[in-house]
Order: sequence, then structure tokens, then C-alpha cells
Amino acid sequence: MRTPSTPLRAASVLCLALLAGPVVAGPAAAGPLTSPGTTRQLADVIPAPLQTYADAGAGYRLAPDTVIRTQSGSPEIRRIGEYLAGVLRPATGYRLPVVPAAHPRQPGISLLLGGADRRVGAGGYQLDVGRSGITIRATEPAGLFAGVQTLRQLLPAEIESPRPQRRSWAVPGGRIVDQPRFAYRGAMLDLARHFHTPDEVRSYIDLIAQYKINYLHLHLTDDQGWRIQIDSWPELTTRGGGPGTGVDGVGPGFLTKADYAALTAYAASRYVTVVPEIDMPGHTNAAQSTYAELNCDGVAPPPRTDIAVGYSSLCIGSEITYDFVEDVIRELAAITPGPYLHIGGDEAHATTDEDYRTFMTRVIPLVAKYGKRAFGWNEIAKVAEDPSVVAQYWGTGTSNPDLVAAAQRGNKVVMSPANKSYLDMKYDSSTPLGLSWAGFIEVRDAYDWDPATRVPGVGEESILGVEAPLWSETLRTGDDIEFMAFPRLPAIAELGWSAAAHHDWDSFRQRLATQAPRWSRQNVNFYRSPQVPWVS
Ligand code: TNX
Repeated sequence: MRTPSTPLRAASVLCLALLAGPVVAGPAAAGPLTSPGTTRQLADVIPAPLQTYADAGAGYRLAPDTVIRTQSGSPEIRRIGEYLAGVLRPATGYRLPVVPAAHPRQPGISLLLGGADRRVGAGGYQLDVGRSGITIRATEPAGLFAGVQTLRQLLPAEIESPRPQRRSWAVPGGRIVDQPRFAYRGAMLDLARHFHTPDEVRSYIDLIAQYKINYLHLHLTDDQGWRIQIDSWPELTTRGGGPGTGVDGVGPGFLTKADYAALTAYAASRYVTVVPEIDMPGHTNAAQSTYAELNCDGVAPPPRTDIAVGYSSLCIGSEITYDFVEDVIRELAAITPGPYLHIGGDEAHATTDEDYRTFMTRVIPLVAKYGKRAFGWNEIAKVAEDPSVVAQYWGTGTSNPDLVAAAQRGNKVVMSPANKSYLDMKYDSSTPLGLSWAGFIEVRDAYDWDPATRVPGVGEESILGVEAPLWSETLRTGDDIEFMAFPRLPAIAELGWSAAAHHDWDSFRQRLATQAPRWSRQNVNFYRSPQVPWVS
């Protein structure tokens, strides 16, 4: 195991001593971000790190003989090392062998568990850059993975090139001590309105993981399509997800259980946990048009390919409904490694309030019965007596008495206000894709809000985290997804990770500007917002 060079150690200790006490310095404290993209500094990262201590004399340069050293005896940390090597090899052309940490001294990058500053907590990391190497330390593997993403952004943008580049690979010297503000930093894809293939989802996972997003919510069912195989109701996918399904009838497809298992495993390899959603008791036309017995009158309605909402409802008084729901929850829980199962509950306008309560009162315990914790859109707060239920706020306003009452009962809340974090809203009136029912959302709108003060009465201690949902009524391809998500997804990611004290639009837009050359090399189709001074 190698430790950071002595000068860095001494300098950091000095900085730490000078900064003694709970002083939280933001990116600004490490100096203004001069000439974005040309002079990289430790704080020039999204999301903004908790604390940086620059040591100008101590930078490290990757070299042909650099090795990646990982915690001895940990196959998981070794896999993170392999992931890092996979990121760095194409552009550098270096071998970057992944070796046990005990390997003889050789310049390199070390990934180690333990020994980090206490402030890193469970999900954070400490990154030290000295003349002879880089060391990332964390308490959990997820923290090391987060540190790896930071390291990636500290390298020149050319590191994202798929082919070897002739240039030097310098990392600025110093120390970063970083920690997430919220445990849940989510993104959502809607596979129901238009199916997105497993490859498209994997590519999105790779992109969001760069910004320390650690949950991917998959909206798997809706009026226009059913996208997850359920063995006990096989036609849900063959018909409900088959040809002609999706908005305008052009978004067919579904995940087999094997596809889903492979996706959740891929996500886990990027420290992303999948949260599957079965939306009910509304948004259920795909199921009800497939199985007539799910309708109160026993008649299957025609499939729908329009984008209306709020017209469908499962039959609340029928026992078959609960057989169906239990089968679906049981089968989905069995293939879901993560702790959460989302049961939707939004826009159930065709369900009476009393029926909604009856339904949710029966269904919420089914989620627990199969070992998962229920998540629901904020309407669930009206009925969630069980404090383990997570409510996802999607309103556009700043007041919601049901949500406040739920928070007081102890329910946790994920913040995804539609007029701030909905990535399917147009940027402005000229955006070719997207909807605008919650307004236009430019980058600054997506960034300039605080999850812990958005709804007074739902404060920091009630917030599990944030999410950026991307509904796909108007989206078909991976390019479409990227255009709506970038650059707003990194804005939501920063709200989820970075300390509130670091919230600073001017700093954010400068740092965002330097992501452009990375996205270009990654072939990301992003929106060049006029609010950002893009670096070409
Ligand atoms: C509202 S937000 C919905 C979705 C739509 C979305 C479009 C929410 C919980 N429901 O059904 O796809 O708006 O922006």
C-alpha cells in the first residue's frame, strides 16, 4: 500500500489545521475556476465536492507504467479497479494492470477501503493526488466508485476518447474529501410510452453513474404498454408490450426476466440500484386491454396509443384484481435485488378517493410481504399510514398538506418536482422534443431550487433524495434521451450530492461548460443551452 507523498500530506494537514472546525469550503474556496477546460482544478467537478485542498506542486501524471492497485483480498474492489482501467485504457493506450495493493512500489492509483477522513461517511470518499500517485479511500465500495468518477473528471476531457490520444494525462495535486448530501440520487426512464432497449438503458446507466446517480427508477407499465415479463399473466408482454404498443403504436418491446436480471446486474456494477415501477390503480390500460377480467364490466377496452392520462382504473371491488397485483408484485420482487418496489399511484382520476384508499391499503402490505419497501407518487401520502412508504413528490407547487402530514408521520420523501426535475419538459418553446405542461425548464431552472425547502414542512431530515424522471411520450431513441437529460441531469445530480452551502449557479455553469468536450467524445447528444459558456 502506498500513501500520498509527504509534501502533500504535510500540506493537507496544514490546510486541515487552518480549516479546523466545521468550515465547509465550496468550489469557490479552492479558487475561482479560471479558463474552464484549460486549467483543471480539484473542484472543477460535477457534483461539487464537499471539500478540496489544492497542492499545486503535487500533481500526478499517468504514465505507461502506471498500475491500478486495489484493496488486497477484495474481488469487489478489484472489479472497480477493472472498471477504472476500462475507462482509462482506450484514450491513454496504457496497459494499466490491476494489481493487489500489496504489490511492490510502483507509481499508480490505489483504491482502498478504510483510512479515509471521517466526513466521507458511508457513500463518500477521500482522494489524494501526490507526485507519486493517487489514492482513493472510502468506507464502502460505492464510495470508491464515486471517487473513481471524480478522478475521471480531473483528467483532461480527451480521456473520454475511444482511441489513443497523444497528450499528457495530468491530475491536479491535493486532496478531496467528499460526501453525499442525500442517500437517494435517482434518474427515471419510462419504458412504457416507448420501449427503450436494454442497450439504451445500459448506456444511460453509464452516463448517469458519472454524476454519482445511484438509483434508476424504471417506469415499466402504463396505459400504452406493459414492459416486464410476468409468467403468471404471460400476455401482459406478448400483447400488452407487443407490436403496435406505445405512443402512436411505435414503441413496442419488453424486458424478459433474463433481460431485467442482466440490467439490474449491470446497474449494480455501476453502483446503481434499480427501482422497478408497476403503476396502479390508474395508468393500467395496457393490462386491462389484455385481460378482460381486470375490468369491472368484464369487457377489455381497446389498446391505447394516445397520451391522455387519468382514464383507466383497475377494478377495486374485484378479488381478481388483488390476485393479479399479488402475482405481479411477487414475481417482480423475486427478480429485484434492490430494496424498493414502486407501485405508482399517480393520477388515479378514474378511481374514487375511497376506492384508492381501499386499494392502497391492501396493496402496500403486499410489497412488504415480498420483502420490499413501497414507493409511490405523492398521491400515496394521502393513504400511507405505514411510515416505511416512500412518497415521490412530483407537484409543481410548494404546498402539499398530505405530504407534510406524511413527513410528520415519518415517511421519507423523494423530491422530483415536475417544473424543476422533469427531464421531459422542453427547455424552451423551440425544443423539438418533450412536453410543456409543467412549463419550460432551462438548465438554471433545473438547478436553482433546494430539495429541503421546496415544500415547507418537508425538511432535510424527511428527504431521502432527489430524482430526475424522463417520461417518453415524445422520445424514441437513445439520442432523444440524451438530448433531454444533458445538461439537466447533472444539475439534479448536484442537488442530490453536493452540500447546500455549495449551491452556486455561476460555479455550476462554469463546471458544466467543461463537460461538453467530454460529452462530445462520448458521443452524447446534448443540448447547448445558451445559459452555459460551453467549452468546445
Ligand atoms: C405526468 S408525473 C405523469 C406521467 C406523464 C408525465 C408527462 C406523473 C406521476 N405522471 O404519466 O408521463 O406527466 O410529463
